[in-house]
Amino acid sequence: MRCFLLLSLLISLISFSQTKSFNNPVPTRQQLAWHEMEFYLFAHFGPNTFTDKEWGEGTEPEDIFNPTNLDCRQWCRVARAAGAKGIIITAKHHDGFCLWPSKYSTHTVRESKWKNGKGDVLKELSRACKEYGLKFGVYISPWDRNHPKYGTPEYNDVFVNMMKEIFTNYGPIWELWWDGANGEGPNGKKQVYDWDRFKKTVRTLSPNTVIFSDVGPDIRWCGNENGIAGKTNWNLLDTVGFTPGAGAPAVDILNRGNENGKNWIPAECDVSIRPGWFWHANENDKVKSPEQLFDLYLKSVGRGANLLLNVPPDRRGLINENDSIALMVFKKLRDQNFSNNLLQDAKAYWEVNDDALLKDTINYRVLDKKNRVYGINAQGFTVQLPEERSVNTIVLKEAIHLGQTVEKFKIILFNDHLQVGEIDGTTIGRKRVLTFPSKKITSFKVYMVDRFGNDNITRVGAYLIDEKLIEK
Ligand code: FUL
Repeated sequence: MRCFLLLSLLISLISFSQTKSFNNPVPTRQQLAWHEMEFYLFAHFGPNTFTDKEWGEGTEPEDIFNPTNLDCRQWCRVARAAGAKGIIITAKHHDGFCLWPSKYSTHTVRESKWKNGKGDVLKELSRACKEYGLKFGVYISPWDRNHPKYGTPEYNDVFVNMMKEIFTNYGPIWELWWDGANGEGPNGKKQVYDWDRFKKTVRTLSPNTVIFSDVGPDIRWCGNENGIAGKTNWNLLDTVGFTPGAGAPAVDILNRGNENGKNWIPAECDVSIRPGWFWHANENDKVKSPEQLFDLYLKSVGRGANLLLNVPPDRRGLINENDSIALMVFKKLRDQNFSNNLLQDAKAYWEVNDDALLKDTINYRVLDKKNRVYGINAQGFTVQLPEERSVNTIVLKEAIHLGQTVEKFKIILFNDHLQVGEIDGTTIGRKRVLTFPSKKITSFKVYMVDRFGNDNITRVGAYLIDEKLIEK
């Protein structure tokens, strides 16, 4: 009897400690690969390109779609030269027009005069992406202002069948983008989407595809269309009771994530290089400057998210010269400003219980060869430079394959023993780029507050970037 009581006490203690322990979601293999994509292009293209609209009605005659010189290889050349790693195209926007000859619609490229109805933008772009080593992604709007079945249960079959066509004929599809907009269709009704069925269809057809929507399942919307992630940005989100679109959590939750969220669903920041999503002649002189793009990079990738930058092809079916010039200079700014890591010959000291320990020569990697630090109860480290250097940017990376655990950190800058600056931050995630007015330093300390009392920093870098590019 006594043995039995002891045993049950032990069992309840174990289960108590289990329920107390922090749920530590980690990314899937596909999500981890997605994080490494960092920056890629969005291409809004379709009837709106020719009608000067942002949201087509779905009643536009198919002949409206008639690019004079479509060249998806040009899109890919521009993307490659800009350092973007993929392209996501609006295969079907809210107007319902399909850029491929879908069997499940009568509002497609097949019904247009373009290439005598024999054209297929998805075929051309998927092939060009393969040729140029870019990932190919597809945006397909569930909202459809053209389809006669929209607003009835049969439309869910149509949507599933369209996804089957896309995955079967144009794969591999790296990312699938479900827009959350859910307006009325031609019969005035709204659709009740069968999201579970949509998701199962994709998982069966293409388990490696990552699915984006406001709430994932794999990638979430960052809560705004300005390309800006939260300064606090958890890769975690609670999704129970939520759906994409109108049923999504509040935008500030999407922006920050949930600190104790149960699922790994990182944020993607979508933004257009122009005021609109589609190409408009009168916006040719409103293309964002390379400096503005750099600032967006700091506010998205520099906060642990990915940047999905829309560069809409024009009526020729080409990326416009102005957009491509801005992209080239943006690439140059990234290369020039992040090429010289000032810690290449620095040393790192781990601090365990406040004792300086474990002197380690680093090659801008502060951890052991396998990126491991957990197990050493390190709550901070010091980086010692060989000489005084001017620095205005520090980059930290967390080992996210182990989860995201840093809640708060502080960096203290020193010149000899004199403190010359202090930077406070919250989350780190895949990458955190911190900019500050330039300081002459000889060392800096990084202190962590982490869920496990360790830190998972895999990388640290320091740079002197052009003062004009410091995050505003
Ligand atoms: C929104 C759409 O309504 C816009 O037209 C655009 O496609 C943007 C990326 O998503 O929900």
